[in-house]
Amino acid sequence: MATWWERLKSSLARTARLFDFRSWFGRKVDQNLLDDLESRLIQADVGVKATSQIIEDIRTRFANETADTALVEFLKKRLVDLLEHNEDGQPEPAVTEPAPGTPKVILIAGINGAGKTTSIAKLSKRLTDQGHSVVLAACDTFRAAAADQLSIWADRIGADIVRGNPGADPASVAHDACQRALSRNADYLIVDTAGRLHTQEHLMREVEKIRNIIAKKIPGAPHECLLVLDGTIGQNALKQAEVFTKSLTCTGVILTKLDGTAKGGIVIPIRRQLGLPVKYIGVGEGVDDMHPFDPKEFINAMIGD
Ligand SMILES: Nc1nc2c(ncn2[C@@H]2O[C@H](COP(=O)(O)OP(=O)(O)O)[C@@H](O)[C@H]2O)c(=O)[nH]1
Ligand SMILES: [Mg+2]
Repeated sequence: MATWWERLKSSLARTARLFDFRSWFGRKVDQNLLDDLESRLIQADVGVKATSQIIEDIRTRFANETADTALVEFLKKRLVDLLEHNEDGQPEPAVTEPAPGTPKVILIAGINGAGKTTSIAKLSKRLTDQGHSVVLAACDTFRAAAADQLSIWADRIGADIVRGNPGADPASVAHDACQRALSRNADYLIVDTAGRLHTQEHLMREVEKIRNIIAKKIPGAPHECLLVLDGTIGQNALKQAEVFTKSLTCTGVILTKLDGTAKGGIVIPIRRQLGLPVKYIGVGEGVDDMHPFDPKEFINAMIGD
């Protein structure tokens, strides 16, 4: 079995190929080199704003020097800095803790196919492995197969699941799931939601409705609202996220499918433009293929050493 570090490295290999700096060493840090670096950062989806900040910092710091490991270390440090802090003046999302004796509620949102249900399975597995009890709420009642998919995962993982009939009101499923989680003294309640409805307005209204029911049943909940974004679609993930964050206060992002992308740099604009920390990253379809996001580790894998 490959270690997590090996998995991460191989997942980010396509992005890392853009930053194979060995051949640069000994070259002068001139406009040519900076242009080259700039286009690579853009290709990796680091985003225009962060890229130009980084390029200007490197221009100032390395004027008339030759490229060597110090430049690579500087670049990595700048990227990590950008990931560890929000834009100046942008508030950190507030994650609240549950009141004693009540479950921690995590609402999962995102468009169809982003990886919500799979990520819920992965997250539940982590939590049950740590000895926590988990209740799942199958609030994607729009697609008949969605609750089945979640039930299969719940069985495998040993989580409890509350589901409604196909087409049931998702808010009523959320209501029942809160009830169940409270009566069972569960440590966590994780709520799956639909990612596609007749219109975007419908979708947003439904997610808000689920959110409001949860807040009514369990004071302070949902404690976390995680937006699931597909890492392979790069900048388009930001556009999707903007739609959700307009009607929903999100506390973080689960970034999926990093195993199939050369756009790993998207973690930067997610943090800088959306103001949301990436909490977990997904690197495969298996239940153990998700890990907490660590900026240093990620950038080391993305830029190489
Ligand atoms: N390669 C890869 N596939 C993933 C990952 N996460 C989810 N998937 C796949 O993406 C597809 C959609 O996932 P699903 O959880 O059903 O998305 P949902 O519609 O948002 O609930 C499924 O085929 C998953 O196996 C990941 O991290 N890596
Ligand atoms: Mg789903």
